[in-house]
Amino acid sequence: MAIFGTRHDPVVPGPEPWERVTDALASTVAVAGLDLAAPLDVTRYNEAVDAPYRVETFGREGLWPCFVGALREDEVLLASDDPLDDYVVRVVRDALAALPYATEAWFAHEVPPRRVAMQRLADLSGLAPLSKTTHLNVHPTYGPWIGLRALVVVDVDGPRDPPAREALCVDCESTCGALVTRAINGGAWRDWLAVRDACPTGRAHRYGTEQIRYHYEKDREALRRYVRTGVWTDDDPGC
Ligand code: B12
Repeated sequence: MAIFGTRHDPVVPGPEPWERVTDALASTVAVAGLDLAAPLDVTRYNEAVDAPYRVETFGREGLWPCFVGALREDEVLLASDDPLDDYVVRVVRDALAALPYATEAWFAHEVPPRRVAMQRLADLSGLAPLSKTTHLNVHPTYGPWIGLRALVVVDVDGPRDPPAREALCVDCESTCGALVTRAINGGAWRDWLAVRDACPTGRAHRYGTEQIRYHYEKDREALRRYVRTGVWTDDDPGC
């Protein structure tokens, strides 16, 4: 027999996973003379150095390689007029189908009357604050190098308390203001890219050339050639 109870002692947080890993690693190599160690989030290093010095990280591959992989395997998706939108819809709907609740998905590319104010949503949810200067949401790690793709409403009670929202972009006007004015007046996609590039947060997570070209130019033929050949070809030089 077992009796289950609850303890009312203050909860003392245990070590974070990274602390356990670095402690174990440090004590193992210390006995062999490598006796100085300091933990650091690798993104801090990658943001501080130029591209040739950055190191690979695990995990978040991001949308682009998954999307390109799906295009390689699916001729129908490759032939679509909006392959990225279709890909996102498929992934989200497949995920929702497995949930035992009523759900409704809303997508960033939907037009009024089904348009969702994704940027306000990302701001309110604490995912990424919205800069009033650049009209870009800036994630604390990935900076403006994020897309906002879908809102999922699930028929369960949500969190009661409003989420913590970090204040980023405190100096946005002086860093990006002039570039935004230039982009609004000129309207060329490279001017909008310059706005994103000016943001000091998340530089290590800048999209690759092909992803930038596709998001800003929406050239489906160039995308199809890229999926077939692995090379982005058109007349325009790279960015
Ligand atoms: C319409 C739209 C635009 C219009 C905005 C014009 C306007 N003033 O209406 C135009 C075509 C100019 C545009 C441009 C771009 N957009 Co846009 N756009 C949208 C879209 C589809 C709807 C916005 C909307 O109507 N919201 C509803 C209203 C009620 O909410 P709101 O908070 O008032 O929304 C306002 C802001 O979103 C703002 N806004 C968004 N982009 C821009 C750009 C400019 C110049 C201005 C003045 C305002 C503005 O305008 C909206 C209406 O006034 C969203 C996707 C979505 N569903 O949210 C993407 C979205 C906002 N765009 C996005 C991006 C990345 C871009 C571009 C970089 C191009 C691109 N495709 O990569 C450029 C440049 C933007 C920049 N700031 O650098 C991303 C932003 C991601 C992020 N990190 O914040 C979104 C979320 C799309 C996505 N799937 O991720 N966009």
